[in-house]
Amino acid sequence: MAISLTYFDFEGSRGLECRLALAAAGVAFEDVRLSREQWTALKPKTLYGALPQLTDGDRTLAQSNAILGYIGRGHGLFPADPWLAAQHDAVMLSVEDVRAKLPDIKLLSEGEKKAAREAFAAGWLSQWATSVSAQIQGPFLAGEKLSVADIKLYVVLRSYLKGTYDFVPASTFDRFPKLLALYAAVEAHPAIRGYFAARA
Ligand SMILES: N[C@@H](CCC(=O)N[C@@H](CS)C(=O)NCC(=O)O)C(=O)O
Repeated sequence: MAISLTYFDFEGSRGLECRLALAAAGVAFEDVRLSREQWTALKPKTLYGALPQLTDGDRTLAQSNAILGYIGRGHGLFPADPWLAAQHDAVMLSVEDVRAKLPDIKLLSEGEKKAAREAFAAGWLSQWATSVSAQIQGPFLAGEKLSVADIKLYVVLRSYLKGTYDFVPASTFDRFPKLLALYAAVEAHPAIRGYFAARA
């Protein structure tokens, strides 16, 4: 198979968003899922020491947003208009900010963990949700057409709505109906449903 996507063997984060983008693009791909041991061996040979990586023929691309842009631009899942495209890039970069800003609570006491995550949910994360909501035309970011930025938003929201992060309740997003509607629209998209049905 000409295209392969390499990531860890779990259904989330940057790997999931690239797999879903390939599914939405209708691109058949080899879904390479590494064990920890395989990753340790491969890491020094990767472009940036991290995954996902996409291989298309003899070329390899890293960085989730670059991979999403490549898939999106090639398959009608990214705006053609340069301004709109830049706005979609900005939204995808903001999802990376969400990942970077989540307080790392490993070394904190129980009380400190709760306080740090609750302050994040009520503060930075809610401000981010307000800002992104204001840009959603509905149901998707740019209106009726799914884009790779919608898929990236879906994947990050999915982790919060599933309660992945301690002390950040799913109800944080109750005040953001446009974000929740975008989430539901991506989940209901036939290609996305097809991907999860095939994995079940
Ligand atoms: N900026 C990169 C970040 C990639 C990244 O941090 N990937 C994580 C998994 S989501 C990873 O490879 N972690 C394992 C490691 O760094 O050894 C991107 O957007 O693809």
